[in-house]
Amino acid sequence: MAVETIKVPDLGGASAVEVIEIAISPGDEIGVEDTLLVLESDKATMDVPSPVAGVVKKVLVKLGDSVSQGTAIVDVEVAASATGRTQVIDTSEAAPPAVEFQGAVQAKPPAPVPASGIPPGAGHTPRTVALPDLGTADAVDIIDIAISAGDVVEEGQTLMTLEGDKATMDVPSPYAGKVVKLLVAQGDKVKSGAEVAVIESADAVPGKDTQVPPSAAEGKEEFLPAPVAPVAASPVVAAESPGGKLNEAEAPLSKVYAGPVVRQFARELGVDLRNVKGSGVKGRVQKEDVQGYVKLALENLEKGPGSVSGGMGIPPVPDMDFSQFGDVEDVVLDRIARLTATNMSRNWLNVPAVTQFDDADITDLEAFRKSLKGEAEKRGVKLTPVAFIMLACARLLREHPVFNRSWHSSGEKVIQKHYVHIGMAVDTPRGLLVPVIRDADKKGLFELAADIAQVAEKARNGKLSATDMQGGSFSISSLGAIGGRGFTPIVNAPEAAILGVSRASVQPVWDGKQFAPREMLPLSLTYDHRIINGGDGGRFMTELVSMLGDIRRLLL
Ligand code: CAO
Repeated sequence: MAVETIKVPDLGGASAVEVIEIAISPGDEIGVEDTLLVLESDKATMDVPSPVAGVVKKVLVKLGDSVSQGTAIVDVEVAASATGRTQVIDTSEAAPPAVEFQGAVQAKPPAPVPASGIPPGAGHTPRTVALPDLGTADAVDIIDIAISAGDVVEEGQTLMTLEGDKATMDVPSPYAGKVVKLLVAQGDKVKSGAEVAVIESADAVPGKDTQVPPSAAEGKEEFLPAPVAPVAASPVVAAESPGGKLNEAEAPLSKVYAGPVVRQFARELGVDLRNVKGSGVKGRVQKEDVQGYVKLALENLEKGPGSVSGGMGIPPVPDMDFSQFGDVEDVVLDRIARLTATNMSRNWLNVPAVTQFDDADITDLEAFRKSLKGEAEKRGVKLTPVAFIMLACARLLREHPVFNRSWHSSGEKVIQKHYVHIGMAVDTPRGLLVPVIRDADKKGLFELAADIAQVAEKARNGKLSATDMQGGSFSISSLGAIGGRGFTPIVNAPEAAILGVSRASVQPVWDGKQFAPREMLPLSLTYDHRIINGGDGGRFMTELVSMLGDIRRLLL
């Protein structure tokens, strides 16, 4: 094993060029042509490729450093060498030629030199831009066109990207102006001197022929390509949707197949190119891929983890054309239904919930409730089992304050509430609404019964305000009047727990000597397991069952 020190190659005369990206870390395995660093001068960026394959031992520069030709940048342990000594490699010598493109790097693209001798002047004359000498007689592919007719371009701005066998090259605009016409298309094969675009330059001489001469020798306006370095034509290593982990890809950045302009664009947006799927030839990442990635990431952020589809990296259920199976119609969701869907998804995905079940023997409670019927009527109140259940829960929320907490997004604390407000799920023609009954622990049975009836009526008449539905400590969802033997309610976050109440029915219960007919009420308690542990849940439920089984306990 030999350790070889790789140095900055010939920068085409430029010096003190800034290191703007380090694509490798100690321990990374790299191949020949993998990008080590990205350097940037006034107007251009350049990838520095590795001339050797091996394992990175030490990175000798850091972000923001100024480097020049010969600056040592990285120590690489190279398996192939048997010398055991440290070697120094100048990448300009060792790097494979970039299809003979302008292999040595110029930190700044040379200003367009009108070979015709046309001096800069005022005017807006269209001029034809031709490719420079590509250093090869072979045709190369246009793999990306970064401009369209009508675009206004800056001097040095990338017009298009070319690709030969081993390297890619960005073609910069020789001057600022407006693109009048594109003369080539993506996928075309071009050679040195090919005319690629007509740009109306602000500094052209008015009245001159719009077409520049066909070659430099004949007075053609030529320009050197932007600094280029070989970019390995390796496929994109990781391509994850923006809904997934952002910026956490594990493959080295150097393996991503993208040009310097796209790299810079991604850097400016904080996008890790390892997460972007390239749509270009051989998987090369294009500017549009980065834009699409950011757009999708923003959409997913806006949807949030509670989005009905997507979000949290969960692939959405694909939409499908059901009409292929039979008659169908679209039923457009109203606002409440849409909000409910979002909240349910949000709560389901955010809250690690546990549901536990028990049955309360409410035989005596029901006898007592029926005995109060006359009194309730006098008060103008309908007394149902739900009022008793709320009374018991309000008491238990005082006795088990852990049920009256909310999770904090920091993950470092929970919030203890010292009030007891209980949400009551109400089934309305417009959907499920959960108005909140405030200070439930300070209210008596009839008051709670009256409040439940009042909020249910308000909900059904569409009279609830947003504040009527805020601030709950806990919720109760009763399907007792509807039916069912049990269900698993979804925690109404940021509350920590919810009680599901199913339909009571007479069941045979063993009393120690015989089976006796008892009215049993199925209960299901769902709670946020981050806040409430199983023991807390078990105690809460046991005490609730006990209170409802013997309502005298409510007096204790
Ligand atoms: N078992 C058996 N009977 C029950 C019962 C139970 N658990 N709960 C209520 N009942 C009875 C009542 O006693 C009443 O009978 P009587 O008229 O003979 O006394 C009847 O069912 C109808 O009650 P109600 O619906 O008028 O009143 P309520 O207090 O039981 O419920 C409310 C009020 C607002 C909870 C209810 O109307 C409602 O909207 N429930 C649906 C809630 C919902 O959709 N939850 C699911 C949300 S998803 O998690």
